[in-house]
Amino acid sequence: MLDLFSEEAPWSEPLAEGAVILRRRVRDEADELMTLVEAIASQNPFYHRITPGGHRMSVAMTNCGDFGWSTDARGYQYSGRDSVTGRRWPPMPDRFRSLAVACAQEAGFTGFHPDACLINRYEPGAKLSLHQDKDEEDFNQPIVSVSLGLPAVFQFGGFERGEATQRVLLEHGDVVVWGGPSRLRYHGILPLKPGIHPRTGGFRFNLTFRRAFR
Ligand code: MD3
Ligand code: FE
Repeated sequence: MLDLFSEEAPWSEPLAEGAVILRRRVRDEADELMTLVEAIASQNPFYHRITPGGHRMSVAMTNCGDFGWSTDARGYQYSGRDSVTGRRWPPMPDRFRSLAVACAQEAGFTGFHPDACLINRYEPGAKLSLHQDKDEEDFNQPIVSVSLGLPAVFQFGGFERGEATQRVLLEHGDVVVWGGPSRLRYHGILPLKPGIHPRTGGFRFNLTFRRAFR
């Protein structure tokens, strides 16, 4: 029997065509994922980048993998080296890669091979304004997002900035897969509310696994 009230994690919730939340999908491995995030940050620290418009981002970022996403005076781009340090990004841990591939598969996307993992760190008040992710070459490849630590209100809309938006709470251990027609939806994160999480303290972390280049 389909038991809608089962407490067993994970469970999936469709969000829109091509988009699905795998609730608490990584709950049991979240501590280990955070340890890997800490190891990456010890090699390549979180950094508040300055947008081409001259604004300091409230979200601090780092990356792992062959390519990393960043922004600076020149624009928004994926590159093989961190423009702040001039060094290559730390490698993507096998644990990260296999998890992202498995989650994509569970959402119906086969053949996902991430070459980039952007790691966002939110402190109280940090937000990400409505935007589209379109710096990747192939929009047929999904994006897999993993949320760790403090909860945040995620906002997603349509294909133009002015369209109505929906809100959904993303909590520790939640995974969202964005593909198909949802891949180009506008989305953002509302200002983080202060709190203390047993594993991440006063922060929220979000990992996004991407295929930057064909
Ligand atoms: C919908 N990150 O890094 S994750 C980003 O929580 C980003 O840090 C947010 O938006 C965060 O670009 C949201 C959920 C997400 C990620 C990528 C998407 C939703 C998406 C790409 C297309 C559509
Ligand atoms: Fe995004």
